[in-house]
Amino acid sequence: MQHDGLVETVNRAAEAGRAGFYERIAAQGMAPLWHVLHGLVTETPKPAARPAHWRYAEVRPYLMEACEIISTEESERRVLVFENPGLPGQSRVTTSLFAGLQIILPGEIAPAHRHVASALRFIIEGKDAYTAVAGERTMMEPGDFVITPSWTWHDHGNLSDGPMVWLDGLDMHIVNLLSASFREGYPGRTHPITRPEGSATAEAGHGLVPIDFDHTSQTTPIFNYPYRVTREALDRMSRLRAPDACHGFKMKYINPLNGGWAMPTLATAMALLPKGFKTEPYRCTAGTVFTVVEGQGRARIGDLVVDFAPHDIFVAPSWAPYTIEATSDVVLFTYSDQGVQEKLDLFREQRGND
Ligand code: 1HN
Repeated sequence: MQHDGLVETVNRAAEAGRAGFYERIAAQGMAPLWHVLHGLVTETPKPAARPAHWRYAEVRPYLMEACEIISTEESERRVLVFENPGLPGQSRVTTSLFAGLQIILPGEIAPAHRHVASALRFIIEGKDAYTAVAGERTMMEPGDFVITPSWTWHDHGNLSDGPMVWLDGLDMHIVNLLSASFREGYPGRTHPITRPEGSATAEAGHGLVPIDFDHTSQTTPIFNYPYRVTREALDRMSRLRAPDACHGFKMKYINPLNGGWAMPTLATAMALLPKGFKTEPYRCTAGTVFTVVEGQGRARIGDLVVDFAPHDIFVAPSWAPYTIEATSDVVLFTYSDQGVQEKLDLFREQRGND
């Protein structure tokens, strides 16, 4: 068993005699592949990311404290970032994904900007706060899945009398891997509203689109998937068929125009695990972020035991086997880079113990 990437056929005793050669090629900006090959091309995924769990009850006081020490104005976005314990200081919750909780207080405005990175918002608590995307506002409620597509102007505001908290999921690490990032601030706090609230849903949210509908982006034209609708879909499905042994009743959020994931870089889904249900072991190459919408249960991810409650966040890194057991009816929102991996023919999964 070797851990240094050196290929097995290399004669280690002879390495000392090659030192001069290695030095001379290093001066030319070159290096021997046989020192790194097996680290570069691993037998199985070897993510630095680890299984992780954040309890909302422990995180929430820090969100409240953040409100006392900095405004949305000053911070641009008041977000506490979930840092995977295996990837400290990198703003990564998995190898490829960002996760953070954003809090916005009554009357605050998170100023308009746009970036190539796409964002998802998954609403945790609060009401009567909006996000405005490309000239249309949507009011957000707990359990709603709201999208900010790549390069669209967006700002947020809270019209209620209480705090609003949501989970931000972003793909900037994928964008940055490819050095494709741009960002721009809007000259003004908010971008003008040009369409009435509900326009996107009216246009594309009912299995119909206007006959002249023109939409070239790979991101869904719907930008708020309300929890009320998602929850009912799960409920109906649970009466129609048996649960998947590894996922329970799990439904993907889709782009109705092409049937694919709602976002090209962030694959999102919602699962219902009825009380007492226990999933079969599962693993896949897409590191996955989970947040608990309803219920309590226990997840086992690799060696980590996660006793979860509503609004907790936990992470299954690439290829870590996991099971989930529902103590009560459980609803889980998930996001991952599965869509990217599928497009690139990289996605693999293993169901059960075989
Ligand atoms: C961002 O633009 C938002 O628009 C939230 O609300 C979180 C995290 C990193 C980079 C940009 C937002 C973000 C972000």
